Amino acid sequence: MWSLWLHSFMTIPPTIRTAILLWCAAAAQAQPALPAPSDRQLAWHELEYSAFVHFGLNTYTDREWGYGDESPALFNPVESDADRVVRLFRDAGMRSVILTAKHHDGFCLWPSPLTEHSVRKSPWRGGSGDMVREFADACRRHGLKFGVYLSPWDRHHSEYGRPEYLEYYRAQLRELLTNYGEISEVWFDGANGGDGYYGGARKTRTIDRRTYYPWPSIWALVRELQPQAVIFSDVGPDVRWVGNEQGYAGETNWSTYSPVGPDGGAPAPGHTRYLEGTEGHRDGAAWIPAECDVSIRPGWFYHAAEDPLVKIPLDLMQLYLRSVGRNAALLLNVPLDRRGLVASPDSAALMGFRWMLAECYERSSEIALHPEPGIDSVWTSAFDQPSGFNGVELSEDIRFGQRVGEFRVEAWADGVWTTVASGTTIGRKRIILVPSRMAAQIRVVVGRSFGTSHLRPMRLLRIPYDLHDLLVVEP
Ligand code: FUL
Repeated sequence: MWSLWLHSFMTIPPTIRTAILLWCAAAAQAQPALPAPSDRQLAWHELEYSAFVHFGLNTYTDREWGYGDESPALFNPVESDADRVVRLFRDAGMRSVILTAKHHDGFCLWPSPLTEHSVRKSPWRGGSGDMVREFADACRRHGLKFGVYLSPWDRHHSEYGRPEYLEYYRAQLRELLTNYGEISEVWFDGANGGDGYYGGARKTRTIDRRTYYPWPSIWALVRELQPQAVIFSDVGPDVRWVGNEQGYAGETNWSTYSPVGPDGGAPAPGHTRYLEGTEGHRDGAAWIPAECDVSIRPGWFYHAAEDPLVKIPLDLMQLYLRSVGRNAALLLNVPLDRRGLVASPDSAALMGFRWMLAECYERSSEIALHPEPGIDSVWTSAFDQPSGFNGVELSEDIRFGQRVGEFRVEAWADGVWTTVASGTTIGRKRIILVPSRMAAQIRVVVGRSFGTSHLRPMRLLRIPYDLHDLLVVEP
């Protein structure tokens, strides 16, 4: 076949042959390689929905940000049972867990030999407990990935703000990334600097967020010790903050991103135009997809007074549609209460949402899409018989990068094509609710794309609830 082709090509006059070759070379150059996910990012994309667990001394002092002088003696989760918590998350459909190994107050949920400010000085398990280990092991047992949050800001440590603290921070990161098996994500928070205990100094200490932490070398340590782990922060490098704590990505949401500082200069965690994280950048230089962290309650830590304010399954469905349904991941915080367990309003909401989502997908069907011969911007599918639906789920094959910047979905019924949905980006997953209708064929018309679009099979959703109101009001 190849030799036949070559033979015919050689029969073409040399000048035309050269012109064809030059044209091919120009065409190849005109489509520069787009940023695409690494293997570790592809694995992270598959997780979609994960649990964030805030737990520590704040749980016992009823605060959100401990000052750093709280006594470890307060920490006593007498009914603590990581296995039970992780089984709940698994049953709720979550695929990984990220635990606050250390929050801003500096209290460590593992017995770090480098500080007294940890579970080692608490009455829990007689001072011999290790919450990080219990969660890491339970996740492994139940098939969930496990990640850690190690707050860069430490309101307890006497050297915070000086080079000595950075040694401590690195050494703690090394402990977490060495002693607990595989870590799937390391979460670097942006809040940093302010007043605190600081070993008794009781002062305000501010740091220069651009220069204090040697981020490239901290990230290199993660790569060295846990090469498969993704690194989260305001600026990536693997996963970016979506720019709000309400749990939504933009309707337009690019996984490509070029973070910049508030002044347009170099960015750093806690020092970015973070609002741009909500949509990403169409021409972004790197693949840094968005993660939506949001709490199931008003606060990140457990407060009994917030029991009546726990989100209900419909709220969680709305969060899901605005995060996973908009090409982002949902990291839902479910704090532990003073027993060390998930409180009942939270577990009821998680399972209620799980049930709703299952109902939506149970009645859905996957349909193959084929590019129309000669027109790679129109993807068509035909069914055996007319089919009813009230939602569509589209998906790009993101191994080729994120390409689609404008699309519409059309349905064929009664002899005409009608547009039923339209939008900008698709990415890994895009869910759009539409008024109920029947169609004998569906097609997706891509209006704007970086090179050829690569669509995966789509899903027709048959949602047994009226969810439209959920999407009317933007937060
Ligand atoms: C923020 C922190 O200040 C909050 O306490 C919480 O941990 C949230 C996830 O990140 O920046």
